[in-house]
Amino acid sequence: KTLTQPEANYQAGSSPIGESPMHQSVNPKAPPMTQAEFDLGRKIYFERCAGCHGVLRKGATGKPLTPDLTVGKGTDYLKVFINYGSPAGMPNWGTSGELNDQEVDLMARYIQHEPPIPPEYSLADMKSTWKVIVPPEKRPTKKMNNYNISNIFSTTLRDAGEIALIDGDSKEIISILKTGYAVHISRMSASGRYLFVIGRDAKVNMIDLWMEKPDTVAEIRTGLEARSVESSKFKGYEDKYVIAGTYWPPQFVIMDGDTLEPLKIVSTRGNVVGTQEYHPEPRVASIVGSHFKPEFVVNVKETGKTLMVDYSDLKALKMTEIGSAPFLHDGGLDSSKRYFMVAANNSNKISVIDLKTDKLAALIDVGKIPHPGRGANFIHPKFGPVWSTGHLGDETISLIGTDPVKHPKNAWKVVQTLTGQGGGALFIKSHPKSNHLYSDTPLNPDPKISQSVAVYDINNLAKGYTVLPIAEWADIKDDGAKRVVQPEFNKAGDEVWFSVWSAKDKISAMVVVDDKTLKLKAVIKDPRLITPTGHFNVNNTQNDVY
Ligand code: DHE
Repeated sequence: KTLTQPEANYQAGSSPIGESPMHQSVNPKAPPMTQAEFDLGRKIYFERCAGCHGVLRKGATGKPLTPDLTVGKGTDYLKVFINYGSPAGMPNWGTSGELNDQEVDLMARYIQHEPPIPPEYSLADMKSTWKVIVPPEKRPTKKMNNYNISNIFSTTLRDAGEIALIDGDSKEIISILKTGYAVHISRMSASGRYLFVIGRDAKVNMIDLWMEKPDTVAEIRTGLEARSVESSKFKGYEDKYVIAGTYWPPQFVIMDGDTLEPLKIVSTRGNVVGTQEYHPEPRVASIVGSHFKPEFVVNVKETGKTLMVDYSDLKALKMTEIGSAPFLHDGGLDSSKRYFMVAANNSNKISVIDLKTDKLAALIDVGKIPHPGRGANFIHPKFGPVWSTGHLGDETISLIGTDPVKHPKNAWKVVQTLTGQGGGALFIKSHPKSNHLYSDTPLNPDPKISQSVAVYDINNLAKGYTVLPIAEWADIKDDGAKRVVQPEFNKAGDEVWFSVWSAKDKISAMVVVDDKTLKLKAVIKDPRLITPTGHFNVNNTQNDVY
């Protein structure tokens, strides 16, 4: 399996784990290192390497790097790899200038020592960070502001450790809230009142949108590194529980939906589907709340297993384990909300999880490294309801039939493959009121492609795509690198919002497109909009509309 440089760089995103205390673990057969060198090596490893090679260096997308393998290779050999990278996807850390000669040498020695093991994160650790800022009885009993809260966009300001709440009607920033670092996703409670965001550092903020000025009412750190948070959606359990999944430690925690009090922690360490080998750090990837049962659908990356976690009795927790394929990453519901479609990105497949029967409905071959975000649902003029995904590793978009009742011949098959602008696609989106399908390509190495998006007319897919030059429309007068990320509709389904994501010290923007005319509708620029990435419309997130 080979990765291109942008794909590898994408996975090599920094991890905050390196900041936690860990003991130097000396391997007598490895070249010596001082404590200061070891500490720097550990920091660089967690910033650059852990995403692919794993915290414990057992290997994931990247090769295993445990001392039993690295010592025999020796420092000089390892330095070549770190310097020049490999065609299999290892980035060229040295020749790209990301690491200097001393750092390359240091890393070649560092990986011959035992991997330091980050600490676990217990209920007591969580409780020591848990704050109820406004207790439930002191919160408003009705909405106290004049915002149309169902059309607010919660926008990640990645490198600022903040989110911006943007009024979707007026396009004004309502407020900027301090959160964890690099918030990955925003999710809504079933009622549409509470917004939950989770930082890369596993900090969860619970934000009350009913307050005169929406603000954090409770917060907690749930681990050392995380990507996912979700709220219970099943009838009778609306707003009752919140779940956060962590990359480290490999576990999830179920919390009280009013206060974020941590109630139940469950480890995801276990055996990989197929080979059934033990995996010491299977990370929790996407999570969704089922509308069919009192269950959270928890996707565990390295083991390739989806856990259907029944939250109706936390004291006698029931879990159904559905094995499909590694590495489960991102995904979304089909338009009936019965099926969860999740990318198995190391297997080039989409796993279809049936939330009614708690079984694997299908495992579908798609293009190279599917990356749907939550995917896009629409009615195909010929094949009926479809869900779609773009790919990181090729230019295709796979359309999968999702209606086994009225369109049984098309169900769980790739009914059509579209050609997009190129590889490096991350997110795809449509809306029940729209006739368009939007696909971004922020990781494409060609700036023309990473700064624009492709739009398809759903009723004339054969015509190919129209290119919208989103970054150009933002009219940012500097030469800094920009990426256009994540199409997201407003509540009415007549506008599509994009982030123009620049470096921390450069100007970024949000660009709003009129979905009917495909013309520029608005540009939101503000010095406070630092590194905007994901942006989530309250109504569409609350009701799983995508
Ligand atoms: Fe994401 C979703 C993990 C890099 C922006 N990302 C997800 C989800 C996971 C994940 C598990 C699904 C959560 C869910 O639905 O419950 N992302 C990871 C990584 O491990 C990875 C590869 C590397 C990393 O170090 O984080 C990674 N992601 C990125 C980025 O580089 C992006 C573009 C910018 C950023 O903020 O870091 C990015 N990821 C997003 C966004 C979503 C997401 C905007 C939600 C999409 C949606 O529509 O739901």
